[in-house]
Amino acid sequence: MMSNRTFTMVKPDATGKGYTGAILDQMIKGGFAIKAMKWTRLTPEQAGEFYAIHKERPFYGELVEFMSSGPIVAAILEKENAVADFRKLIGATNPAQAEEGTIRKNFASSVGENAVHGSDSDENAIIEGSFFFSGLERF
Ligand code: ABT
Ligand code: MG
Repeated sequence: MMSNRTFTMVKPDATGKGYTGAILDQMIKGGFAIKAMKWTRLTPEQAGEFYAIHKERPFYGELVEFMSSGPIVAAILEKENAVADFRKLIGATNPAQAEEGTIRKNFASSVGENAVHGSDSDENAIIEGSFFFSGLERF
């Protein structure tokens, strides 16, 4: 069954440039309802745990350093077909390849600092949402 929720983060590059409001606005206008949200900052240990799936990749160290370099906004979003539709709204991982009008095309600067995260499966949406929000917070 297709889940109707996904998990997102506004990453430190985007919060640092003051893009948070505009990015959240584009998510809401794209039809996503905010079900949970927090402004927080990851320690390097927490960033490493969140991205543990990429542990063996050559960019892991930089990724962990970047994701813990400043504040983020974590949120659970709801919409029909949420995971796939949200990946479409944010655009390709590399903003140079992202379609016109996507969030990464509008706000990201590079593949390493690409403004937003979006879960890549229903299963990961639940795992990632649970990483940031307690059961009480994701009703
Ligand atoms: P995330 O939403 O952050 O998971 O990005 P996405 O799913 O679009 O892309 P993946 B492949 O999951 O990349 C995870 C993070 O690793 C960064 N990255 C990726 C690099 O820095 N260099 C690379 O060559 C690749 C492939 C981008 C993602 N970001 N962050 N932060
Ligand atoms: Mg990913």
